[in-house]
Amino acid sequence: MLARVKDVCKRNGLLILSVLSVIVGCLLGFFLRTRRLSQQEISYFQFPGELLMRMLKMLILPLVVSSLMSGLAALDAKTSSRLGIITVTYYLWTTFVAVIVGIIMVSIIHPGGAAQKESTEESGKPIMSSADALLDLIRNMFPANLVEATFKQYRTKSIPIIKSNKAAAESTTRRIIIYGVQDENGSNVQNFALDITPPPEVIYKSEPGTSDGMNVLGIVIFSATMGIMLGRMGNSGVPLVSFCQCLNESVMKIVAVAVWYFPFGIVFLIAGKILEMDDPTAIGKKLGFYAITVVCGLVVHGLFILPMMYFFITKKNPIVFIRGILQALLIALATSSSSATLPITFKCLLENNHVDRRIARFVLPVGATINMDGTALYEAVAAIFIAQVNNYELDFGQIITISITATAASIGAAGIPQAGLVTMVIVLTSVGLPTDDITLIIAVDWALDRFRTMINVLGDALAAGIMAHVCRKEFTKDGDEVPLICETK
Ligand code: DAS
Repeated sequence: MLARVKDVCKRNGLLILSVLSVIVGCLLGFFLRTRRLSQQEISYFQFPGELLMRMLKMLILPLVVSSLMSGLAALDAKTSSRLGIITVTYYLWTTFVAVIVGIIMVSIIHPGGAAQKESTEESGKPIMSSADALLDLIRNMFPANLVEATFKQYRTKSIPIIKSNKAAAESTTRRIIIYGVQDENGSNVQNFALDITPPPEVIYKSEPGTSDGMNVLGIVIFSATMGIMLGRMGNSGVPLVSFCQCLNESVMKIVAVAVWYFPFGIVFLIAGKILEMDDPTAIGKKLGFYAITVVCGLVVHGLFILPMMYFFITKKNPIVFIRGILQALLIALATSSSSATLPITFKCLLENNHVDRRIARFVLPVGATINMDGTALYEAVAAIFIAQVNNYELDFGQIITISITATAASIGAAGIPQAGLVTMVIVLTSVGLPTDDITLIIAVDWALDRFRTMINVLGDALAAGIMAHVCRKEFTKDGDEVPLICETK
């Protein structure tokens, strides 16, 4: 018995440590809230968690570029275009299904009824028409200058959000700073990073360097071109591919070492967030029903629909696959950033689920940016919740508009904390709902963001498993891996 327990701990030590660190982080956070720490003490306490986030953010750019370039360069043009088309089609399909699940859930539970405003004055006319909102979103995905949009961050506008209820308004004023590139007339043409800053009394430490919400879609286009170019370069492209493969393997070796720090960092990351959050009792009944609606939708989509799709396509047990990526799901819960979780998602897929690395190198970075099932579901639920609160009767056309804009807004959201809160503005304006009502849900957004980020990561990982199955004929022959062009061992 002891030998068996030792074997389980040896094989699952890190996972067990991570689960324990989430539990300890929650308990420690709620305990320290009773000690009424000063903001200075809180910021010192959060330091180990901040280190964890910086370690993960540091790895995003080299990992994404090296995996995409080496992954694409290893595919011939026919395989890469087939893989690309199937992957993006699958992503759009699962995101739209997630939105439908959210709409069904919020219509059945009707959480807005418990939070209806007294004076349900007619909400304002759309600030931006649906067409403009969609065009703006698509425009934002193609930064005029990829390097500038990736490496620099501009503070373009902060939306001062004052808490809707009086108690909270006295305690904190949250600001959402949207980092983007500003055009000549001052409008924000490119969201690529975001920070929900703590209350103003905590000095805001601006983050120098890379924005963690980089527009990976731009990098995908860049590396797709490179991949095809390299494919056409034949052997003369091998040195560049070898460099990218070495860079990719080096990043994964850093992850293998850094990963042992994560349980320690998770404790302080979660406890620090709990220390920062507003008074949980301010959440009350009205947001309780809303949170339950979101969680029910995420559970239905994440634990039933996605695994069922995986099973029907691959005929394999989805529980075994999800077990292999539990570590990544815990990091997603702790960091609420699918981009920051990417190094761990790679590690779990390659080492535990044995997904072909060429598939993972393409499917995961693209998924971390354009495939956010949890976010799409959340934005649809939030928009209809706000309509219910305002006693605003949505017609079928507006429900369709919400479905489309929630799908598109999730594609445009970066894989960083609470990005879904920002792109939700697009969904609300597309049907003329008051964007100020985002304040109604911000008190629970920091918690719900963690769960929707888990579903985003789960959706990307299951997609990689499905693509590995669908494209297995191109990548393996008689069980052996088929080296494609430019694939150096
Ligand atoms: N936190 C985002 C992510 O990293 C999801 C969201 O904000 O909706 O996927």
